[in-house]
Amino acid sequence: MSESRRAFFYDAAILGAGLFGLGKDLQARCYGIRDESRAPRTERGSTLVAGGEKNSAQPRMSGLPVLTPDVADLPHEMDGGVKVFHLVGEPVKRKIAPFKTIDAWGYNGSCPGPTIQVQQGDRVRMVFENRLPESTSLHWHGLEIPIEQDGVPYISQKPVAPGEKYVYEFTVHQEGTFFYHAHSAMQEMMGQIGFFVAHPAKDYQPRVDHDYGLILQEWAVLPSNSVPNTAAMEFNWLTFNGVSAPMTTPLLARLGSRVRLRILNLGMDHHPVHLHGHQFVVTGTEGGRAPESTWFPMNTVLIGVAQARVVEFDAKYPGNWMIHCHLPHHMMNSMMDLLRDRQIQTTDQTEAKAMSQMESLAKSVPFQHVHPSPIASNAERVPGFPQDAFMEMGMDEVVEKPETYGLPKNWSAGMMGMMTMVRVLPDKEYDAIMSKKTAGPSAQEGRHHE
Ligand SMILES: [Cu+2]
Repeated sequence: MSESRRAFFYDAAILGAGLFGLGKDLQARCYGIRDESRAPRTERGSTLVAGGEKNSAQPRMSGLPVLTPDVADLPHEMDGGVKVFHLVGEPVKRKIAPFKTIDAWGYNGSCPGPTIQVQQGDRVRMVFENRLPESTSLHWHGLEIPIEQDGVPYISQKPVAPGEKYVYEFTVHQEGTFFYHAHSAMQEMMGQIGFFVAHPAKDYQPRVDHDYGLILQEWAVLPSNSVPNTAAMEFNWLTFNGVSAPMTTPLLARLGSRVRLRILNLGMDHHPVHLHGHQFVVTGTEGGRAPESTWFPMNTVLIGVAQARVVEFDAKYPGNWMIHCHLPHHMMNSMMDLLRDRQIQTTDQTEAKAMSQMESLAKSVPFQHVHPSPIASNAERVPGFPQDAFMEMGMDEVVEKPETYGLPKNWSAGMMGMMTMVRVLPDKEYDAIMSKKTAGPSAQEGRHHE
């Protein structure tokens, strides 16, 4: 590599208008995550919902509430014995990476939509309002409810026209990890999905200390576009709960605790999700709890389209353990849309082309980032170079939040695409992060913290 090219990459690394912190909205969502690890049966406190509104205390539920990092819970109110939720389908601007915001569709200002949590046996009413520019409906995936509540346009109901409301009401007799989504293929690929978790009347055994939910999505964004191309078959942005690594919020686990992960996929691909350093068992599917006799150890679980897999493991080994889709192209974002007209020419065949290509990418990333790993002095003479060189973009400060506290320098350079980490932390480190979270914006807003 020539000096000029080195200098260019250095310049690219420091290019930009300076460092930006996380958006206020995202911070609120991140800080909205509660620490229930030591308080498995607490009353639920006020919950930040998308848009920063607050919700008053929610009734007691058995088991832990699920935490869906980067996605807020949907609050409800009681009408007699009925839990009433208000869900609004609408366009949503979603920052999926620090330098990439897409025009998705979602619910209540969030994509994926806010997480709904109910108790097995609950009577629930879903007041749905359509603020999309076209008709839609809401399907309750996996729930055994009357056909009139099934949410399929023309088959079980009239489509909900723009500006209209539609009320769904049913009793949840099941327990498990379900979801809601528009029953229209393109709308699904625009992001119209959210968790619907039914907590069991009788606690699952063994009890867990942490319960996390992740929704897997993929997006095809063409050059100079912010609207996902829902007709595409190739995807360039891969997200957990609406954000790509390193913007995903690490999942915290106290050393020695038991962890549950609920992983849900609604996209065009199946995702083999792999956890480092631990073995887990599949304890449930999109159909509910699986009997213990079916559990066997594994560390990669295939989450097919429209499936949920619930896994549990003992967090025995301290460290920052990756959890990610293992499809190689899902362990990165191609970012080809940021290359604009140069996206066809993805080869660093000549220095001039490479410079120009990298320049267009670097200019579209408005903050400092670093390419930390060294390359060989004769790298350019080796057929195939570069592969992963220059792909790593360290941006620790940009994605900083309490959950990233104490990670090694340049950790963010190793995080791309459909990826997050389970941080198994000894008491001291775990408690340090929790106190940072308590001191965050949510505390300033007077948020109750368990
Ligand atoms: Cu994948």
